[in-house]
Amino acid sequence: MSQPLRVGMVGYAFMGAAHSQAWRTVNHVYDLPMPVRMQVVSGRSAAAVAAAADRLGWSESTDDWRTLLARDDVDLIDICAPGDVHAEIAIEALAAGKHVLCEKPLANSVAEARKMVAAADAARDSGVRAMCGFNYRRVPAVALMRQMVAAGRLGTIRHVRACYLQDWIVDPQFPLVWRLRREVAGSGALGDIGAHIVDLTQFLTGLRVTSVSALTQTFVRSRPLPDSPGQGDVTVDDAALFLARLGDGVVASYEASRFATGRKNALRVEINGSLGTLVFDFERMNELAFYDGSRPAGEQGFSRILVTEPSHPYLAAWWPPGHLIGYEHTFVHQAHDLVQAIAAGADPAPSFADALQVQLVLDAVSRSAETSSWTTVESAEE
Ligand code: SOE
Repeated sequence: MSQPLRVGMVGYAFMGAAHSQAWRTVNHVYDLPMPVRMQVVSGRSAAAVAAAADRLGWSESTDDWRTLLARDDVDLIDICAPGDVHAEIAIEALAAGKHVLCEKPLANSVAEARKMVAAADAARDSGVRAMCGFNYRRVPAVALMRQMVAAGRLGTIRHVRACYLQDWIVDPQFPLVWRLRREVAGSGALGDIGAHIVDLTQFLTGLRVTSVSALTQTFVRSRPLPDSPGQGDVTVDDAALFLARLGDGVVASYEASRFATGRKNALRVEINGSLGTLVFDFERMNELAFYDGSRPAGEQGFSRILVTEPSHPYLAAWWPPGHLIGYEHTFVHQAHDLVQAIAAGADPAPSFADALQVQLVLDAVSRSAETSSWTTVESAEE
């Protein structure tokens, strides 16, 4: 029996539950080079984390994440806690020789993200791996879209159009949860959901966002406190919109909002090229819309690719063609790719450096919105 990969997870709310589901499932779906063990989960309240461990399938729980780093029976730290603790946990975990999976956005600032990249680079020499959890890369239709773009099916890329829309805070009485506080979350819609579309568009095109012109808006500036009477200030953006250049010649638009009434989790990316167009819409996540401009003029039009074939990315291990998969599968695929990379001694993607590149875009968007000016995005490699 090969050496197991023993996971210690920090946090157990929405993302923690999604990651737990993946760690529980991945062994049973894929034939992994290292079996995964759900060793220990940590959270701030001992009683609550113990109950979560039971519910989510962890062998043990603790109310102190630092104890995870000291244990010989934990190989990987999975960070599902809010952004304000990502840098500290990841840097200490890497220094303790633990592999790290860190939820997005990588950090709350470029400075923190840079330190995390430096820690990952230093740890790589001793075989320690770090990855950021941009799970939507692992939707099979998105992975197929990337393959088709890379194979030149769209020709020269001209336009990228991306939006990620939610509506969970349209009610002004919705409380001031941590995602609405800058000191915890770093930013609002921009970092939480805008980060996903920045990552996806860079992933799909192989190009980086080089400059932006942005505006942000906070529609409701004060909200009821969640745990005590009274109101508190919302210190993040509710919506962020920006125009951008990708590489030299591609023009792009991005919209991230938590105020798009009726849009629950509407993530859409469209790419127009000289030879055709591809569209991914998360509400139809098992499909791609493809306009193939190379077909005879009389036969053109958008066609639907049903992405459920065993030949499509990730799908051979799942159900027969036509049997759809869902959101949770993206996390299983993410766990699979990470375990494969660790076992192969390879760097998983997206790396911390890829995630720093996203952070640099978020930072440029904030600065552009503040100064009402076109802003250049630094390269992570500079
Ligand atoms: C909340 O807005 C959230 O859970 C994000 O944090 C996730 O990354 C996204 O997948 C769904 O929405």
